[in-house]
Amino acid sequence: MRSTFPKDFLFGGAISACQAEGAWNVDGRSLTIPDVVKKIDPAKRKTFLQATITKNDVEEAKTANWKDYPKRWGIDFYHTYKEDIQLMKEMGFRVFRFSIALARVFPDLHIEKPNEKALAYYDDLVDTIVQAGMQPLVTLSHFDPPIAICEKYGGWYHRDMIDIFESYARLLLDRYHDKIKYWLPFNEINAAILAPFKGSAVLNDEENYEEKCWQAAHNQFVAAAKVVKYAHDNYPNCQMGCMVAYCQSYPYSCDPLDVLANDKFDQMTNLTFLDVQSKGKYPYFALHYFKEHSIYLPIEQDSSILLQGTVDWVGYSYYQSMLTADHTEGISSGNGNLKNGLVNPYLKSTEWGWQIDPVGLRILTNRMYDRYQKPLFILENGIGKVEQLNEEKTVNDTYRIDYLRQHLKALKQAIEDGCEVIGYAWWGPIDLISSGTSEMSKRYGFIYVDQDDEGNGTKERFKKESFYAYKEIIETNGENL
Ligand code: P53
Repeated sequence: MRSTFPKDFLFGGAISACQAEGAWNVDGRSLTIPDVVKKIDPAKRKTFLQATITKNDVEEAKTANWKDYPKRWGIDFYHTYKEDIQLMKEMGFRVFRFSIALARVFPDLHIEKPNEKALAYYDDLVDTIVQAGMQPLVTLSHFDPPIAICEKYGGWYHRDMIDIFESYARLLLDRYHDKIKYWLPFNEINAAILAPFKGSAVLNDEENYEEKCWQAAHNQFVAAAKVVKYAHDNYPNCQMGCMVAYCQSYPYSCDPLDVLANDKFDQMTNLTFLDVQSKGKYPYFALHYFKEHSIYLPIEQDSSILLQGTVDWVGYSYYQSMLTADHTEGISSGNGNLKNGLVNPYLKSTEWGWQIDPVGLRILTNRMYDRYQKPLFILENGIGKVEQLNEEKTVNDTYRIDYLRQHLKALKQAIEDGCEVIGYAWWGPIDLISSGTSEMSKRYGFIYVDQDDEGNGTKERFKKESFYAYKEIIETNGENL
């Protein structure tokens, strides 16, 4: 018998509050880290993935022109969500991943006083998703820490953040447990090391930077474990997950030294984060790394909560793969390719230098299932492109249709290999602001948003060719890829 996607496989898409909502100063929301990140110069697309953010940048942004900060305006999803979700419904989405903004719910981090206007907004958003027949999958923290975290606590390395986050998550679990089944405490939790200002609010000019980054990661592990435990104790229907930005990497060559360097890269960039959250303890190699680098973490003290708060499913984003070498001198650099900018001659890359590798998704999915033996969720996958509407008011985005089909084929093969996969969420089913570059012109959508990098345009939504392709894929449950 031909195996296939499970009947109830969750095809859908994912967005985040800070890249879509806009309305940065509406209904009592406070300023966040992404609100102080400017758009990069397009000439630097391939050489520059992450901005660095310092205390100075934060100060400057407070009085600068808000129009210079694209994530403040997003795609105005705060006001257009009803129409936008209708479009997702039209494509037949079975899951819609979105995030709730702490800066709306507890603008000043005063946990006694939730912001009722924000809760009313999310009440209606959740109802709209449910009424459209989709499973909501909620991320509680998606790269949008309030600036108040930096100003009051320095960043997530302060232990008080654990209690604040736990109160926030409990409030939302109490309110939405019967409507939302899939919960993710932190988006790409390994950003705590890859781009610490993003998820854990550690600014680049902090002293003892590396140690603080790991302390912040540790506090997020503890906070997530507490939230998972609370949900398991009170709302057993809720399925709790974890997630990394999977930096899928191959050895640059068959030189055993390259293989070793690649293993070590994988351990400290990806595996440590998933191990702690799904096995409930730090792997031996992480403990060794901390010792070698004189990084102190209260691991003993927190060991029982980590063990009690292990997740039900394991998630990851997957966009590309990269190469790791033991020594990089004389090797040509592909840039944009996260940490290891080495060119893989077998792969093509996007305008941002991300190397496209569908087979890598099959390899990775097998490795993840073997290691964790838990259901897997592809939480993000997609391709960013510069695009314009043509005369027919659409975009003939065959490259996106190809990317989608090839990755779904690879995923289907992984399922045929025997992996258990719950769902697949396309990143940015509607064009939104890029996380890494703050450009509007890095478009991922099946839906085009008429808005440029400066925020000019009608904001009208148009269906691209890929809209119909994905609709057909979902309708046929991925039979014809
Ligand atoms: P953009 C880096 C590498 C892989 C995934 O990214 C990443 C990042 C951080 O930029 O983040 C996820 O918009 C993230 C989304 C983001 C998406 O990838 O830089 O969870 O918020 O938009 C794509 O092209």
